[in-house]
Amino acid sequence: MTTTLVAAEPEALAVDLQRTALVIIDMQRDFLEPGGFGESLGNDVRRLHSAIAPCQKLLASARRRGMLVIHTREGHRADLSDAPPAKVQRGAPHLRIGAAGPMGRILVRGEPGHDIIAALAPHPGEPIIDKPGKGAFYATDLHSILNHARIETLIVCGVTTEVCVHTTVREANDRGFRCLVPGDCCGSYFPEFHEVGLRMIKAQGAIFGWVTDSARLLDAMA
Ligand code: C5J
Repeated sequence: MTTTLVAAEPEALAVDLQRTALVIIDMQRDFLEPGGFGESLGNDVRRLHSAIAPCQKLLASARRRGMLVIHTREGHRADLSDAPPAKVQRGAPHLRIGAAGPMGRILVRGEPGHDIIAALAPHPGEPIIDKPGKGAFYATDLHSILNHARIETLIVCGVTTEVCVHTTVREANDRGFRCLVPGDCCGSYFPEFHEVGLRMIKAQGAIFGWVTDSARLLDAMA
């Protein structure tokens, strides 16, 4: 086993890059482009755009190394049978999950808004996890995929920092994975939640994971 030291907070983390996967959370049109779920909730979607270029660099580096790259998408079946009423019945009915919008039905699989943005489009062979919840482990086969690939460490990035990235990091931590979160590769509609979300991950001696950035990760992966 070869370990590489990744500069991070609260302290550097020694990882085996051969057993590390990049998990890109929900970089979907529904969250990043006007007319989708994010905007229907009253958010300024441009707030998430700063994460795109750093994610692209990280993705390119992971692909060069042959690292396992996993993409996730939040969304539901067309009949919404996997969407709890408690999740759907929020806000104005014409802006809810399943309602028709400019990019198709909001947060529904197969609709244009459900797609991953073109800048981070998955390559053939890269697993795409379609998840009905905020966490990428809930009601998905992510855990099996990681176990079969003998993955120990996850680099988790994407949107939004305090919702789906956070939930996934917490789920992964409870399942025994070390999580590295590059803060500049994550984004939130609320800058203060982004900031505090990252602080929560690394607090108390890395209670859920380690926080780093794309520059430090790219150095380690070079
Ligand atoms: C949200 C997500 N914010 N991907 N989803 O509802 O963070």
